[in-house]
Order: sequence, then C-alpha cells, then structure tokens
Amino acid sequence: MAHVAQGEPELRRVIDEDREVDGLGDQELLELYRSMVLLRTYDERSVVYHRQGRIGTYAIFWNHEAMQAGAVHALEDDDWIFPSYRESAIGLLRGMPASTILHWWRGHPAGWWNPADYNVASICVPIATQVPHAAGLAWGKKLKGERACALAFFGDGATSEGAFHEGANFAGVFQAPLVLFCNNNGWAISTPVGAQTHAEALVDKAAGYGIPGVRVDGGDVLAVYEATREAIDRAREGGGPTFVEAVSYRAAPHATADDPRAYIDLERVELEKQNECLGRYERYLRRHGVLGDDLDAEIRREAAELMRAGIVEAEAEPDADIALLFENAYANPPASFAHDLAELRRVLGGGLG
Ligand SMILES: Cc1ncc(C[n+]2csc(CCOP(=O)(O)OP(=O)(O)O)c2C)c(N)n1
Ligand SMILES: [Mg+2]
Repeated sequence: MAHVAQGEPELRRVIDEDREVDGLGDQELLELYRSMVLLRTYDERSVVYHRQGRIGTYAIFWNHEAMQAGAVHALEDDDWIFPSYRESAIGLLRGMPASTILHWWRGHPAGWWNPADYNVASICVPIATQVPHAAGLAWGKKLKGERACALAFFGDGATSEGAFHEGANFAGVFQAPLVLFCNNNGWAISTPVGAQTHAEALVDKAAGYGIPGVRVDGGDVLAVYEATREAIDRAREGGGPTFVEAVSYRAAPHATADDPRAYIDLERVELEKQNECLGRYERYLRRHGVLGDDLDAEIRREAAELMRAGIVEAEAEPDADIALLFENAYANPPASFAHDLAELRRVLGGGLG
C-alpha cells in the first residue's frame, strides 16, 4: 500500500520540522492562512452549489490549497499566473470576485475576464497548453527588460503532454523567468502517476532541460512558499526557470462527475484527509501563538460572507443571449446562422436569452 507524503524523506518540509521561514512575520503567516481559508470555503461551497444544479461539472481542489496559496504568495502582483482548471479560483487571491469564477463554471460570459486586469491568464482545460503560453509571456517580459515573472500550474498528468515539454524546453533555452509548478496529486483522473512516467520522480525531468528542480511536500504551505520564493528570486535575478514538484495525494474526486471508488486507494485517502493541508497549517499557527479561536472564527466568517455575496451576485446575473453561441464561431458566419438562431429562439420559446 502507498504511504502518506510525510513518509517520503526527500521532500522539503517546514511544518513537520516546525521550522520558521525567513521573511514571514505574523502578518504574512496570517495572510497565507486567510488565502487558504478563502480557497477552502470557495471549494466546499462550490461542491454544494453543483449538487444544487446551479453550476455544471466542477474540478474540486480540496487539499490543494497549500500548493495554490503557497505558490501565489511567493509572487508579486506584477507576476503572471497561468492556472489549469484545478486552480480555477486562484483569481480570488488577486481580488477577482467569486461571482466571476462561479460564472465561469456556469459557462456564462460574465465568467470571462481580461487577464491583464489581474495578471491571471484564462483557466486552461486542455492539459499543459498553458505551459508554452507562460513560457512565452515570461520570455516577453525578459525581452522588454521588465522584472515580472510567470508561474504555470499544471498536474502530474500534464508532464506527459507535448506542450509541457515544448514549454519547459523553450523556457530553459531562452532562460525565461518562469516557475513550472507541478501539482503532483498522484492521479490524472484514474491514471496513477506510476503509470504516467518511468522516472523516479517528476522533478527529475528538470535535468533534461538544464534547469533546477525542487521537490516539496505539497500539503505544507510554508514549504511550498519557501521553494517557490527561491524559484522566483532566481528567475528575477536572471537565473531562468525552475521546476517545482509539489507532492500530495488527491483526497477528493477528480471532479464532480467522477466516482474514484473504482480505482483509488481509499485507505490512503482517509489518511490524507486526517492530515489535510489547512488543518496542518492551522495547528502550526496555533502552536506558534499566531492564531487563536477569535481570529480564526473571524477569518472563516469573512470567507463565508465573501462566498455568500458571490453566490447572490452570480444568481442575479441574467442568462446570456443565445446569439453568443453563433457570434464568436466564425469571422464570416455562414448565411444559415440567422435561420438557425431564429429556429433556436422559436424552440426555446423565449425561455433563454
Ligand atoms: C489535451 C487534453 N487531453 C485530455 C484531456 C482530458 N483530461 C481532463 S483532466 C485530465 C487529467 C489531468 O491530470 P493532471 O495533469 O495530473 O491534473 P489534475 O487533474 O490531477 O490536477 C485529462 C486527461 C484534456 N482536458 N486535455
Ligand atoms: Mg494529477
């Protein structure tokens, strides 16, 4: 049987070693906690929202919050984030309204944002295609002499895709200021990471591109933060890209449409749940006297309120006009579209749009 992440000694850790991280005072530690609580609240509410039939399929990121918050807090606001569907709510950490992300999951155009408003690229569903986008943007920043860097999130499964290799190689050759952040949660839907690669660890791939790699405990927000910050510092100083492999184990289904009982190691899932990343960090903060009951309650209340307001706002948005289905399909739409749209409106009887 597989063992939990803490049993893998080569991973970088902070929380389990009860270390402190340079440059993180009480305020910064609490900001990290706020971000994790916000992400956790968004995720749990979204699953309920899905069960009520108010959003479509949703990619759950429960227990991925340490990777997401730890990585983003190591960035500056000018740095760009390239998320996959697993990091769909990452914009929350850059001030994006929760309703925008809820709209995205409803397939509503109000869920499309201008990436330049938040330095957060569009959520990428095709696996790994965001990696060359991020490499290109990072290279562009370097050519322009700007100090901003980019960070691309992708999964273990993405390392088998051509786009990952092209992006990583490009970034290595051109020394683009990029962090290749691999969320290794052990699964690509039902394919385990052991069937994905013959390499001992995904981080070993970095050597092939001539770039440094670091392997961290993905359930340890402080280890993720520390490793990503080192990678970003290196990128900003002209040292090129770094591959960060954050190791965890997916404790929730791949998405709301998935039933993992058919393939997953249920015993391990239970162990992971007991050691989930938010609780681990909360215990660390309490041990170090940074967090108490009142503050914790206030942080959780704020996150719940933000989410409640986001849902109200999303619900108030009228349905999109169905003409949108046609409008953006062709530069020169075929003549039949006008008839097709009229027919669709007639069939729907004015029920939509
Ligand atoms: C190019 C492409 N191929 C296949 C899929 C179908 N697909 C959706 S999620 C997924 C698994 C990806 O696993 P991983 O990269 O480990 O990310 P995780 O879902 O674990 O975060 C696949 C194959 C897709 N979205 N895009
Ligand atoms: Mg995965």
